[in-house]
Amino acid sequence: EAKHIAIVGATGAVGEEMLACLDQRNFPISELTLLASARSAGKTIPFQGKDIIVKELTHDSFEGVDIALFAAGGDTSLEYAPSAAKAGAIVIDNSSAYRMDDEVPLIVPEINPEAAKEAKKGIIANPNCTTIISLMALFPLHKKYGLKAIIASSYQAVSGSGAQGIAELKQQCEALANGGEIVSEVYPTQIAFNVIPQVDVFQPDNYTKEELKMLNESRKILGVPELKVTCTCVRVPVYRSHAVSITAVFENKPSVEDARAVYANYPGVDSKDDPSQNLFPTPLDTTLKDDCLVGRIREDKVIDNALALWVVGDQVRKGAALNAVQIAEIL
Ligand code: A2P
Ligand code: 11C
Repeated sequence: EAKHIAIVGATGAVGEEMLACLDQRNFPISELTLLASARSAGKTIPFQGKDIIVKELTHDSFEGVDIALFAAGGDTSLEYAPSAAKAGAIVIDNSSAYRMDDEVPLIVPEINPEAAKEAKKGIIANPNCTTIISLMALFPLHKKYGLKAIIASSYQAVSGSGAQGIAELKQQCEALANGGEIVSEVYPTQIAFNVIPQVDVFQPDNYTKEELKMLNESRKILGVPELKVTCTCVRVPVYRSHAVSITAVFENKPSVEDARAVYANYPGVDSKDDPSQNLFPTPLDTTLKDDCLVGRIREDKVIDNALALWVVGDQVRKGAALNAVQIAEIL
């Protein structure tokens, strides 16, 4: 049965990708409501041959809406998601606002789709993009070999910061090429031709919020409360697709061949891993693609029962918009 879908943040990087995913997957839509801030009200966005007018988000925006996809930041979700749920919509929220709420399921459809039944508040949370991409590589191995710990470093694209992150990298590259002045507003320092070991804000234990999302969200999604995770999240001057270098510690150790075989049979993730041919995935390989790619699979030389691997995924797509649309498909 076709649904009335609303997108909150339809003019943003993730909102725009949600529209593309709904279209490409032929999601059955009876009506589409596009919402953003007052700045965007009246703009039109083309969808399936029609120009749809963007409306200003208000508490009364959700009458008759079946599913509301939120991609306008945590503050907007905290303020408006309850109004959407009250109006009878199921909210799928891409922000971090509700992820650790016990009454809100946190879902990666390839991992824990059954959790959708537990949406007591009418809200389902979409996990953080780095968490989704990492778990797409780790869950198929976890099912067979029992994941105990993750040690990771991420290489995160600027589109993780939304349209403004992309604009800042572009401005800086152009300014540096043409002798102009660089502007740093989104990032704490220059991102062009640099890497920045800070994603999201610092916490009292000297980790960033992004790094702790990897810990807390992974535990909740996998249902492994004792999982250990330590992580350094790094912003890199890449437009799109996050990469994560992971040492994964297991109860029972898979061989490199075991791991490659597991990926050959799992939806949403594949391996691209042949050192003899210099084959490994890079962010450009997954840009605008649905599947995550895993490469550089090898035995860890420091920790027993551990594999080192490298996973890449389009974080605007599988890390955000596609994952949210897949949750809508479960509903
Ligand atoms: P707008 O384009 O009108 O500012 P991104 O993550 O790419 O920066 O996009 C953020 C999205 O969230 C945009 O669609 C933006 O709309 C929307 N947004 C931001 N703040 C609000 C708000 N207070 N109310 C409604 N939409 C908002
Ligand atoms: C980034 N992962 O790349 C962030 C963006 O918790 O959903 C998404 C933040 C979140 O900056």
